[in-house]
Amino acid sequence: MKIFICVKRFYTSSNLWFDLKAGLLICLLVIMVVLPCGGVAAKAIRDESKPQTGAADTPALKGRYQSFFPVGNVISPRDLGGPRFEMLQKHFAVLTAENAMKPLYIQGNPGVFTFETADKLVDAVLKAGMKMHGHTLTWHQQSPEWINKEGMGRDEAIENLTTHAKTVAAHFRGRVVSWDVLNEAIIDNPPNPEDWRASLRQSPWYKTIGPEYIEIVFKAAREADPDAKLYYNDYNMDNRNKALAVFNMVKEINEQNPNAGGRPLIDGIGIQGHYRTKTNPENVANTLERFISLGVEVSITELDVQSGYNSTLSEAQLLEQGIAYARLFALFKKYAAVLGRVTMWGLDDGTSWLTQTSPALFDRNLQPKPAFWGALDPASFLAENEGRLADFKNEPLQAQAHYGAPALDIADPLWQSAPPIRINQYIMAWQGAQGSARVLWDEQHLYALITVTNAELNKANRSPHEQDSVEIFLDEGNHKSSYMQDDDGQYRVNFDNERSFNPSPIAAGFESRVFVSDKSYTVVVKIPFRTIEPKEDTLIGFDLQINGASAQGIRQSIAVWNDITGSAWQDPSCYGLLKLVK
Ligand code: 9MR
Repeated sequence: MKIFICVKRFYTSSNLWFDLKAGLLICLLVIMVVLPCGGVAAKAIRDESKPQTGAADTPALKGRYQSFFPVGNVISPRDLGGPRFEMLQKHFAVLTAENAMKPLYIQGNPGVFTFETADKLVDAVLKAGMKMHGHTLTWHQQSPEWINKEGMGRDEAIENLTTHAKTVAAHFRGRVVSWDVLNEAIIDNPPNPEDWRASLRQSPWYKTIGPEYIEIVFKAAREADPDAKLYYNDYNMDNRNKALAVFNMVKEINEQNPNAGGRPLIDGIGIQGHYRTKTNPENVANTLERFISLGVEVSITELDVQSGYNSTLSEAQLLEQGIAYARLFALFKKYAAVLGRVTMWGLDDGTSWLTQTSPALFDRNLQPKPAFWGALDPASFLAENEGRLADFKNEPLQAQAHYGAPALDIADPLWQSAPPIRINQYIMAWQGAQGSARVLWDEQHLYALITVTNAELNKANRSPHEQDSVEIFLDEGNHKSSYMQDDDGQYRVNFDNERSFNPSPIAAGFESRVFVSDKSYTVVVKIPFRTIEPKEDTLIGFDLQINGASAQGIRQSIAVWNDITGSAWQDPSCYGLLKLVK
């Protein structure tokens, strides 16, 4: 009964309680909750055999926001025609090409521009009465290697940069309303954000041209399409330092170019908005305020909110996600007068780039989730559901270490006796190296074997955390303090078996070996217990992280087992739990 009441609260605000499809969803949720095993829940949610109806009778999101701001989403060739296109047309007013306009696909080979796929998307979108946003003229990812190869002369790089930007912007002139001219040029959490040049990512464009590449590409885009609004677009903007560096960059460039074709050079800042349910809307609000104070337009350009794990959402996770969306949309409504648009990054959980953490408004059968109702009508959703958050505890993930002392060798069969622990939750806007681990223990040591796949194997960066490496976090006493205590430690090993420790004294007695093959490597470690005498059923604080470097030697991805806040290096309270079993 309780379950029905809970689920009903999700839907009453939109009068869908008696609707057949809502009934189907309720059945799915009931199965999830009544049957205790998460795997069953996953099956219910993932059931792809249900017809993709496009939820024809849900209210239109874009209609609800008509007097506030255009709501958008992404489009790919698979969306052309059928229920997916109908849904896009019904709910969204402006679309972004998810990949088709990126440099790699438009100019994979020098001077050969391939516009066919992007043109098809643009034509269909405009014909259906929606608008099109261009994405993206410049990025350090998904760009062809030839365009800014290391060692290339500065003039040649400038020529490549401006030719690409001008040709592409001119091609779509009059058909796109705005452009992400530059994507993700600022590093994460820059230590000195007042100096925006020092905060720039050491990307190929930066290396070949220097910080001036930014002004150069914006000028090229303005020249080729004077009517399009030109945006700088980045993620993790709820980080104060990153937002400040972006602020300083846009401020200076616009002060130096106040009249680039009748207006300042940079028209807008795109806050991508790849969030998690724990993202604090206050940080988002602070960033909005900061950017608005520059007088530029601000848009939310790639919104999604990760929840759950392994394509599975518990009732609590669905609710938390609904509340996170409701809080964000309530905030966006408050800032409607200055928001250019709010664009979602993915129509449904099945096709989202983050499919494992189900971040979209619609589920894998294109049915609306609580996230949808939260976004549609934030005030009612919060009034009905916010009080229920306290019912749900946020449990960290728990894994098992089996008993046994393996050789420091990948070949020891003992490893196979321990269950695998997946390290595949991404916490940057890039899905790079990931992996899995097996853990064993005896009275003196913890042993781990961590296999990393899809790595670029690069250690060029002087900072060890920017190299391809694995990290193990231990809170031996499981005190869950929010700062590092004596029993806490962070152990890092790169693919070349170079080690780093936080704090450094924990290095004593630590042993490791690494086995490399092509784009994967396996790290085997033996870590002495320093402060506890472990026994059967002891629980210790534990986490795992994989740093993925790009071919240019910059950390481009972080995959974790449990702690998605990215603060494990300083906050053991975020760790997961490891149970020592026999
Ligand atoms: O959603 C995009 C996905 O299909 C691509 O595989 C991925 C890698 O290039 O890019 C995704 O979109 C990115 C966007 O273009 C820029 N911001 C981060 C997005 C997620 O990586």
